[in-house]
Amino acid sequence: MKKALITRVVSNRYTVFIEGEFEVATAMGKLRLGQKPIVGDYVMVETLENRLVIQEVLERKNQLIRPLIANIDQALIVMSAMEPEFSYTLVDRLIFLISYESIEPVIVISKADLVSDEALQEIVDEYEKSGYRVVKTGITLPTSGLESILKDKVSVLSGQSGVGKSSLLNRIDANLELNTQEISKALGRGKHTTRHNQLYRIADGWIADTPGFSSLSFANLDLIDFSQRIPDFVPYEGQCKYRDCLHIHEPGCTIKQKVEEKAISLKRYQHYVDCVSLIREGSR
Ligand SMILES: Nc1nc2c(ncn2[C@@H]2O[C@H](COP(=O)(O)OP(=O)(O)OP(=O)(O)O)[C@@H](O)[C@H]2O)c(=O)[nH]1
Ligand SMILES: [Mg+2]
Ligand SMILES: [Zn+2]
Repeated sequence: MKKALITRVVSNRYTVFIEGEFEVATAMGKLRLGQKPIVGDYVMVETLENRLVIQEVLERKNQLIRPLIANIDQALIVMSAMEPEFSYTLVDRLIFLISYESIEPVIVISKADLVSDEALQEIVDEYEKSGYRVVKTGITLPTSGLESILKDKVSVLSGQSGVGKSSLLNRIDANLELNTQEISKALGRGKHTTRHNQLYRIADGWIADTPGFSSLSFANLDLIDFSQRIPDFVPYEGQCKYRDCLHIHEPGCTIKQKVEEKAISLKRYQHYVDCVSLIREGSR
């Protein structure tokens, strides 16, 4: 048996990267009933009657649900500065969901060419001040900054439809020729051009292009874990009076104090509070 990496899944057809080549494999029925292989999985394959067959899914280091992908080093949260308009709410929700899975978020501001330097800097500051890695991209900007981030890593693109995820990959490697589409003027959002997750080998790393999502789910999250994995709160871990403090109404809460002192972004804290409500509603 040989080890392979799954780069694309279309029903029971798995594209795998094995010994430097892309091949198509199928999964054994017993495997599909148990842990169904997904993009990013390392699997053991063997050739049976001239067909490449996946026999085993190796243990996952981590897994994201939206987009569905395994074994990721970092998630690039792509949000356009314009068209669609930059949404702090959406970016923060993605940060929270990605951090919950213990995956590092990188904020990628796309279509930087569409806004003024001042407007762009305001967004950059909001996240850099809180310690996040931020990259600006756009048709007029070089891609070198992003390429150094991708090197030797498995990355996933995450963001709504039309923000320019596929366009970004095409700019890094023109040979990819990924489909991209105009955003709908009437709806002000994308049309879901990318239809499935796929890993591509570019800039000495692996990166997954993914379909833009239309909703995010906060169902089935553990509230305590959620509250403890917000990157902005992590530096103050264990400093609240109560060990299981959710930083909402509890007395002696260091997080609320830091928000008042402006050491933690009020915006992000409010988005956190909204998400706590969503998790509570979901668990009812
Ligand atoms: N002005 C400007 N437009 C861009 C830029 N990047 C992408 N676009 C445009 O944005 C639209 C959507 O780009 P896509 O790359 O298809 O977006 P996507 O995020 O892959 O969308 P889905 O596949 O639907 O999730 C296209 O019309 C692109 O030409 C950019 O840097 N600047
Ligand atoms: Mg796309
Ligand atoms: Zn607290």
